[in-house]
Amino acid sequence: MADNKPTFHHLNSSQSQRILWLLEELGIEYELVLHSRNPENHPTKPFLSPPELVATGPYGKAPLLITGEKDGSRYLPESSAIATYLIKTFDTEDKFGLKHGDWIHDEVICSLISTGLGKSSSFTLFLDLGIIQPGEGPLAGRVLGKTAWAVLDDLDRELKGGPKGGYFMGGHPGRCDILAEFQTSMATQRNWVDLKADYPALYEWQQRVFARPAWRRALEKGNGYDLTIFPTIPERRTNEI
Ligand SMILES: N[C@@H](CCC(=O)N[C@@H](CS)C(=O)NCC(=O)O)C(=O)O
Repeated sequence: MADNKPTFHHLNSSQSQRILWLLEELGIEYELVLHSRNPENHPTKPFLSPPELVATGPYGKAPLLITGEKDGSRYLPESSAIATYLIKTFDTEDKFGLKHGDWIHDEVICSLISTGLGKSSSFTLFLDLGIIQPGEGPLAGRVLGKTAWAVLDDLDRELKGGPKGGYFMGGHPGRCDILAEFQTSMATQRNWVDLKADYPALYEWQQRVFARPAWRRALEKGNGYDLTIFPTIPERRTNEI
């Protein structure tokens, strides 16, 4: 481990919080570099990466992992790639099930998260921030209301019918559980959906995640996780269907 200790670049109130959680779940040693978003009144790049994070390399976003020397001190962007690397490299007991568990199930859930959930949360965020407005026509409403969140029905059903134990992968979180945290937190923190009323299995799952010691440690080690800091323009998302 000594020669393979990764360095993790974290940005406050961002999706890198889930990777910090993963690092804590793995219980490995790592260097942590905390970055803070530009202030809201920044003249050109409000809320975006500060210069120190931009200066790390071509992506300049978080999460960002620099692998240990043994793995070539590689510059690794992208949440999914980082999660896969960390689990494949450091989960020697296969707690995440990526080697001998039902990795196909993990892959299905990861795909739902990166496609359906990613799309729903991106559209809703853009509406919420006033970047886009609902359009006209019979299909315009597909980015609004419950229609937009059909993927949450899929995730809720997968939790009810999937492996027993409380997580998508069973009794221990898998890679997909780690990745599912961000957009579901965004949806609840920004009050986009009522998880408890409409997606009860997903709500229970979220409570379970937040009660994990590793999640709590990740929150303590980070520099804030408030996804409501980005200003809302709620009147832009009125025509719910
Ligand atoms: N596709 C990347 C997205 C990374 C990303 O956009 N991170 C945001 C935080 S949620 C960021 O660093 N934003 C600052 C910026 O874009 O300058 C991933 O999955 O990790």
